Amino acid sequence: MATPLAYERDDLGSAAFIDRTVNSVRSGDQLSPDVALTNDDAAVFAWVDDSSSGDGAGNHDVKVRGLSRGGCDGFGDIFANTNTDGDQRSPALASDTNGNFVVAWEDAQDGNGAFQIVARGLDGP
Ligand SMILES: [Ca+2]
Ligand SMILES: [Ca+2]
Repeated sequence: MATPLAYERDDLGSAAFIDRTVNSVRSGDQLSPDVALTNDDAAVFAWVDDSSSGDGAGNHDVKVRGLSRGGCDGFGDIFANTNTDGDQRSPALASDTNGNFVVAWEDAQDGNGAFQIVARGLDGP
């Protein structure tokens, strides 16, 4: 992946990247973002996404994407939840000093209307 970030100066004169769309698939809703930074300036994003028709329209999943320092490399949108049944929502991210990260979310994959908390650990971008 090569998706360079467009850098400009912020109000304090520091380099900062301008608004960009994090999600690659734009159909459907992308909601409730969270972001975590690693000590090597990589960023991992998580959000609620209903662009997949795999489990029906309006049935949300959690996706994550990683961008390395400068935003030129990383990994593309992937499902955080391996079971897409039911709703997954409210993602939260944390990362460690080695660039690994954990994403946790509310998950109602069993279809009984009661949410559980599910988490997944991944290597950073
Ligand atoms: Ca959209
Ligand atoms: Ca789902």
